[in-house]
Amino acid sequence: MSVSPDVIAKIEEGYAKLQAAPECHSLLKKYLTKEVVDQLKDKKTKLGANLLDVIQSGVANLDSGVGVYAPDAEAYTLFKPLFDPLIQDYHNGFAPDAKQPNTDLGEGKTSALVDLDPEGKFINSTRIRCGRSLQGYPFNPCLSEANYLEMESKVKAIFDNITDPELAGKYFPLDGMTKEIQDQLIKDHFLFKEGDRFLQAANACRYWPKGRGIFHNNQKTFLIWCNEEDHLRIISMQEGGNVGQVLERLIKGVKTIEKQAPFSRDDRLGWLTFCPSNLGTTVRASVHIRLPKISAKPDFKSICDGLKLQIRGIHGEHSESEGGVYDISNKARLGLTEFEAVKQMYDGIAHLIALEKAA
Ligand code: ADP
Ligand code: IOM
Repeated sequence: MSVSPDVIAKIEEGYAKLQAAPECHSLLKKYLTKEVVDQLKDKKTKLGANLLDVIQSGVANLDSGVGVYAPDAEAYTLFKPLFDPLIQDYHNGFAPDAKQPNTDLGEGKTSALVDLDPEGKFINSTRIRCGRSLQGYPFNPCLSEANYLEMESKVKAIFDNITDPELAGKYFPLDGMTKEIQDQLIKDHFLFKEGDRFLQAANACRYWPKGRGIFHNNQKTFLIWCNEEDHLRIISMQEGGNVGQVLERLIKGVKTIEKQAPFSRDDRLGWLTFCPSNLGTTVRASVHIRLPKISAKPDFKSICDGLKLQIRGIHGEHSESEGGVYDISNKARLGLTEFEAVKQMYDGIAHLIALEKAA
């Protein structure tokens, strides 16, 4: 079946809306040229996803950074003329013929990542997360309610099998969680937020809160998000700047989960995720940090860009800094190993702290 004239009209309207919006600086706008629209507007994946599914979030949200999502794995190849240049731009020049290196989480190397802030002057906390997609399931817009519930029960069974005392914990489904507990978990930076307009417009929040939830250990230093943007987000976090300890725990956690579930990996793009910004390693290693002197300077963002770091606000993506605290992380996740992604954050933050001390 071909793409309906209705959908093609919406794709063309979306293109025109982006063109007419000088305030929009997304990668979608940059790479959705007229030629790309004409080349892709009548294409459909085997699961029925089309170009509108890819672009609709960035069209609805002109303040998107990226603005596109892959409804299923095939979308990354079928809609290559849009994805490839955008991926190259986001991930430090990862070319269309480049290949993600083999996984290297950093086993045996974590002791090289000593505490970045032993006196506790700058860093509030450190967090490293990675995403995983369960083999055999597409991404959000193509999932049915039954898929969500089935995936949740599969991963819950895996969580129940975690016996390592540092990792073991409990799964808390969002469905039935009190608003009070949910809000507190969000406020404390443990849980994903509710009603993300970027995900909503990408058709990623259907049947919410069904199939969504969070697993965590007692100390809330090892956490797993279920069915938010990605099928799984595996997270290690703790107070302070001991990156090595945080990574060590993440490695243990990822290996424990991987033993029990096959995840989708592509030869070229590495671990597959819903958003192209997360492909490859899927690793975002971040600190919540106070750098009052250098963050007040006009070139703070360009210094971070030069160190291949991304600045976010205190409540994550699309939020603002509060009380002078920034979330600073590696930006690229594809074209380097997991350990290199963490090291990029580590070296960059060490440099920023040195600049702050010297300022
Ligand atoms: P993701 O990191 O999974 O891409 P977000 O940017 O939305 O998603 O962040 C999710 C949550 O993790 C937010 O509440 C954010 O404040 C929190 N977070 C990120 N980095 C840190 C950190 N270093 N310390 C504490 N919380 C963090
Ligand atoms: N990954 C996704 N949440 N993000 C990059 C959204 C955006 O385009 O700003």
